[in-house]
Amino acid sequence: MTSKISLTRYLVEKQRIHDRIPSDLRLLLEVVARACKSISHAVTKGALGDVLGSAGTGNVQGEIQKKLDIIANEVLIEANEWGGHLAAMASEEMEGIYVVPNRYPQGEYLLLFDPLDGSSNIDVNVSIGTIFSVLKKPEANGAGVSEQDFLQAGNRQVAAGYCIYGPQTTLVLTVGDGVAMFTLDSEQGSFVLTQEDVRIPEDTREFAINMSNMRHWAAPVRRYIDECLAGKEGPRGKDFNMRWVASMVADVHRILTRGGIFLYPWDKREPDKPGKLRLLYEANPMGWLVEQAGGAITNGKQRILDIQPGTLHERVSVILGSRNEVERVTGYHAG
Ligand code: P6P
Repeated sequence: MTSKISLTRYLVEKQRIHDRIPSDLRLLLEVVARACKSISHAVTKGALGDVLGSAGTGNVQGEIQKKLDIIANEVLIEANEWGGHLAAMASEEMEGIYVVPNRYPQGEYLLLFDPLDGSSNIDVNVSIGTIFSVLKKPEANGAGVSEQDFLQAGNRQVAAGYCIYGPQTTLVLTVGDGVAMFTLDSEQGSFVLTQEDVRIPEDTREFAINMSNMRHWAAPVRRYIDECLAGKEGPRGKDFNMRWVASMVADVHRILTRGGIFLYPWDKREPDKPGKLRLLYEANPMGWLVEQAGGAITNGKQRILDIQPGTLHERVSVILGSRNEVERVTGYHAG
């Protein structure tokens, strides 16, 4: 039986043998993974743990916060603030950045996260997840840390990943040399390497989009989806299947596992809003994972990881997944 490789061993070997990551980043990733285990434990309690339902508060996004949104956010803050590897954190659930308190040593990394993505699925027992992104604090800005330090393009990330809380709890991670998946062994309480060098097929027959918004889409998206729906009698010459979990982590995990294209495009309901999803802690980490697995991610017009953010909670139109399909949709926008 092949010996199980734990997340700890995987990261130690990335550091020691491949010189891929410094020890502080390895420690940060292990702390994030432990926090995800705690969140997974809270999520699986469900109704037994008084964690379901609304918290009765709203977040900076104008969304009603679920109790688990707040629990997950607190778990990540408390797990990461004392370790000495972070200067500050940013979260979908917090308006401003969280600077590591003076009572703890400050480190060189910045951690950004959506503590619990897909919250609308919590109360109906559908997969949800934690998305995280790691940047380095710009040295040029000297001592102290500000929101401006977080406004870096996705191509500056040093680590990115998510943890999906579904039939399995699986951590998916990249540090820039491919994508690896780790499944939580709940008996041992540790993440075990279950897939390395994840690859997204360049073609697919499966698209993911919220079809109820069809009448609001721009023409290039409408054209692409209409051609998929036309099936083998249409211009694509093949039938397509559709999936929409309404949990980005679940839809991206499916695409990393078997291919597909995911679209949450701009639409004319709120023309000044580029899209629904957030650039810094949803599109950028998911985009790096997808690119590292051979896929692509654009906003219809440009590679998302090249976008220079203007604000912490900036939104973006997202088209990601199987490279040939993303390039087709992006080509329709150009045309
Ligand atoms: P809709 C979850 O709230 C989320 O941010 C993503 O995880 C998901 O892909 C999307 O919104 C779902 O949006 O409009 O279909 O509910």
